[in-house]
Amino acid sequence: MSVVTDLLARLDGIGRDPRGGWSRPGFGEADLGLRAWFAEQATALGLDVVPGRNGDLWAWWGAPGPDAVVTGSHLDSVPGGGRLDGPLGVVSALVAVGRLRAAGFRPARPIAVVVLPEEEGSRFGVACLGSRLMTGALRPDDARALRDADGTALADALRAAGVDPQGIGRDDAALARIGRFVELHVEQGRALADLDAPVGIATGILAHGRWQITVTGRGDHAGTTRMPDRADPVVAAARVVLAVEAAALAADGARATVGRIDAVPGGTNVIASRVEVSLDVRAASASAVRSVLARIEEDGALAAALSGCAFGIEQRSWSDEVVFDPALRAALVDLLGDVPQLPTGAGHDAGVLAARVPTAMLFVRNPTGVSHAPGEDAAQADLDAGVDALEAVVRHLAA
Ligand code: HGY
Ligand code: MN
Ligand code: MN
Repeated sequence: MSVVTDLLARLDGIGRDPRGGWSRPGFGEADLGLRAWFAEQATALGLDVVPGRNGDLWAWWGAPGPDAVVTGSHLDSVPGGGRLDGPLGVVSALVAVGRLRAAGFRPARPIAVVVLPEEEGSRFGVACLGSRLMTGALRPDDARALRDADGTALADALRAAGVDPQGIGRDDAALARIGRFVELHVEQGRALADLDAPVGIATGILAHGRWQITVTGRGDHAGTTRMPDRADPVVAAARVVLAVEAAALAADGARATVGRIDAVPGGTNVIASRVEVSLDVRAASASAVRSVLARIEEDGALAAALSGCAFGIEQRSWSDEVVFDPALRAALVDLLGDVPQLPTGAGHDAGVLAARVPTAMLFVRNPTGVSHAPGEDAAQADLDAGVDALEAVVRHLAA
């Protein structure tokens, strides 16, 4: 068993979801357990673990300083997600740095492994929460106003992680220390499998927005309310979901997803008063996402009106399309040789940090191509190829 495989196996018992896969919401019990494990492992490697202002965790080789070579990823997951999305980047970074230290490598600049919090945004609704706060893409007051589905405020979740909620916000000092950031991630797709390549280099990320749609009807009794007299938001929401699908299908290469539908109050014999519908839209450009959204807003409002309901929509997060740093990407291509270069539709902290620091991503082949579900996978030989590539990249950039 390789070191990466062994370390990942040790995490398998943390945050398993009885419905399948793993559920490790940001700053929840499982995520806190993984963060503690990370700090323990990094300390055992002789790294200095230093918490950041936004729930980020930094493990330093050498004094935190400018022009650092930083690698890492996230530990939180989507509900029922796979075991690799996030943790693979963190574990691979620890193994790569551990190998360099064991080999007596003496870096010419600081090296750090970083864990960035609530990347999935599964708990508080904003993707890449930590890196957005760090770069100023999310205002602290807006973050502090966030609550999870149980009503727990982000501030309380941060305190549970030992983070002062009054201290969150843009962290120019942290960003100034990053010379280059390279994130390794399991590929969330089949491009490398189809190309029969174990490792690839990212070229960019689709533009990506998230919204919350609210369809408001009239709560009433399931038995005494005649069909013509209803304003049933669940029926309206069903039409809205179909309108979301149609808008994406009509736009070349766009993707639109409704992942959550919550009927409120939610009773078998109750006509709901409203329905909360999550919306995730991605496309090659910001303008393409915006035009899909415009169509959803128009058709969704019509769909709601057909049932005498109202349609409301609020943006939750936004990311323009990302092009990773061309010079850094070229350096990785020179170093790693003829590895495929590919775009991704999946968002990453590297995509957020790319706005402020030179950033690159490495992908590891996922034979199933499945992600955000238990089927996410990678062969041991490819996990090892990923660490080999990351070790070579960190050695090269820190030399
Ligand atoms: O949602 C995404 O694209 C990423 O996996 N957080
Ligand atoms: Mn991820
Ligand atoms: Mn993910």
